[in-house]
Amino acid sequence: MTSLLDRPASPRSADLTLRRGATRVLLDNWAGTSTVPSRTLYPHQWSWDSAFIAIGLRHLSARRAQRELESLFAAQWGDGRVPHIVFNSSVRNDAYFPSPDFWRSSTAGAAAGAPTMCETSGIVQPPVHALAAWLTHEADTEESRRRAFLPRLYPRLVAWHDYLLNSRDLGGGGLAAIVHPWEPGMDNSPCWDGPLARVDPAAPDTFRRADLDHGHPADRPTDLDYGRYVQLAVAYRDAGYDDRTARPAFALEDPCVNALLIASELALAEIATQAGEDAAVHTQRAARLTDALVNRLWDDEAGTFLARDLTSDTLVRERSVAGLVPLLAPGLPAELVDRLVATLDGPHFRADSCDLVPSYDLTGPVFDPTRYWRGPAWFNTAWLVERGLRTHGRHAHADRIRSSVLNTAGDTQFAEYVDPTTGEGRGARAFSWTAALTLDLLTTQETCR
Ligand code: 9WN
Repeated sequence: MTSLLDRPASPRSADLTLRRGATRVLLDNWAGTSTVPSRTLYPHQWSWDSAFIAIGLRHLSARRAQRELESLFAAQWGDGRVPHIVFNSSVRNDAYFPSPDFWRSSTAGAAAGAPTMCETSGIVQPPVHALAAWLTHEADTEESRRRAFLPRLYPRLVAWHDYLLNSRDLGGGGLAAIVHPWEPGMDNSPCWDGPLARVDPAAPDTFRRADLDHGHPADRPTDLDYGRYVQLAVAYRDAGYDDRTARPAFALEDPCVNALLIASELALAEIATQAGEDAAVHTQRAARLTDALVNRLWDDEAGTFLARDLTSDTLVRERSVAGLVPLLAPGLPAELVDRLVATLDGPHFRADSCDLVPSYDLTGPVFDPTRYWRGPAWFNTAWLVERGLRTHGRHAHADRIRSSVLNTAGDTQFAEYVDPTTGEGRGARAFSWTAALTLDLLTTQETCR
């Protein structure tokens, strides 16, 4: 078996240093069966983090990348949902909030099929997993076949997508909806401000934030945001996490979540072929999702995709990086690809000092270069936009983002995110997906992505 470590690495010594640094982060953050996003801020397993981490880990050990995904899917619920956090029972209860005793998955989620062997959250995160599984398979097909990685994972991935396409089609238009701001993975994006304003926050003395033990208050979501996150999660939990009866106060269709579902359905078609299953069902689903995405979320005036608020059935008029991620969909009409690339390159997203894409419109009314998803540039979204640009043959543009990731990651000690106006690192350091996706861009030749 040829490990990807044996592949010839780039001869540049700066690349070797970067590769070593990224590898060190992933080894240090490995917790036995999965990788923590950050040793300090996030000491459990997170869903979309694990997918991004597997995409990098496959270059170190395809087997470990497989285990990363397998451990996550071992906590899948009977109704198909993949929880956004799988808790490590050996970590102190107060190390992260909300903790297992808040979500109470094994009891409150029993009717929805929550596992009894471990505790999880009850909400989900974006479906990057089938894409990650396919890339993991491709990294070492021999090891993948030996362990029957794809045939074992395929039914779980199908159940996951079925959950999103059926139980979460709350708008009835063929797209998956989110019911909590943590679900799209962009917690305090200004896109959620309007819909969240309708939610009465939980009283501040009913919970204690653990994130402020490690993160700076100016970088993190506010206490008011947290009050609303808690309120929404409590209401969902108290409804037994039942999507048929929960009637969420917050329900939106997010372009990034649905673009990832399209990319993952296409990956599932590849996986189905390898696993001896029907691939056509997945390509058809990807085509239907692409049509629905364009029909329901494209906004011609904004030149980008916007989130749809299902309570008011209107588009949220805020531009965020989520609206650019649909570049990942190969079936996007050429005219929309041109418009998205122009938006990416224009005043809303083109920062002078850093080609990583800001999470929110640079000219937006509440742009903040340091506060979490309200402006800072993140490495996972840069990776997604880079991949989307290559999907449509925009290699020169993609190269710019790739170089920016490679130049910024090591300089910021693999920061969680960066200030897009200065390129300075913010948030946690030694952040796993930053290291993993750096490793991926460093290792993979452009032509084979
Ligand atoms: C809540 C782990 C996660 C990421 C999210 C990011 C942040 C959690 C938090 O950290 O969210 O899930 O406590 O802020 O927003 O994208 O998956 O890295």
